[in-house]
Amino acid sequence: MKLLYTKRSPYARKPRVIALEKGIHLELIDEDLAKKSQLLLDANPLGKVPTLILEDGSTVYDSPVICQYLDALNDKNGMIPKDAKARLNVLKWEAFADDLVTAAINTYMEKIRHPENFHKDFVAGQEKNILKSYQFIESHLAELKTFNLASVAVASAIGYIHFRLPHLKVQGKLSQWFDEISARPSMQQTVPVV
Ligand SMILES: N[C@@H](CCC(=O)N[C@@H](CS)C(=O)NCC(=O)O)C(=O)O
Repeated sequence: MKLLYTKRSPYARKPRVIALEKGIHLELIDEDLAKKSQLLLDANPLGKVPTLILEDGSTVYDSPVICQYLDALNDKNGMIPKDAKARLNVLKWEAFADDLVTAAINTYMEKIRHPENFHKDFVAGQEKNILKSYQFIESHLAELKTFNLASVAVASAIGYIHFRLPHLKVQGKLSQWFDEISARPSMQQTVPVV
């Protein structure tokens, strides 16, 4: 299987971690999003990463769907619980973490596109949402103790924020939790880089 990705994408980091945890080999194809490959454009009409291409040529997107597919491939190190209620909770955390990533990307892109003249109210609103999310995560850390898709998604979102918006680093108990999850070898191997 081929995973089209970038080394900095927090969405792509989730399936990369799951594959490492479950011993699933992925051929990683590093995309330049400013100059997308024909392979990516043919595989995904929106040209987004991550996109997975299966052995039979069929394609899988987006990241939550890829994660569910990879987790179902074998029984090793299950990353999504099978029990309906526990599963719902993990998938809900993933959705929340993905939206946190979106807030971070929106903030970063606005500042990159208009460095001298970015929309201050927009950026302030997004950053406020990020800080509110930190409070929410910190008050629910008991739900994120297990290393599974929920903790991977939240730690990947925070890792991306540290990478792109370093003034918004987590602190205190949340920082301690983040460091513990980030110490896992699969997380270490997928730290975002340019
Ligand atoms: N909902 C998608 C979001 C993927 C996404 O937006 N990826 C970004 C990179 S982090 C991308 O491909 N951007 C390029 C573009 O939108 O053209 C997922 O979870 O996979």
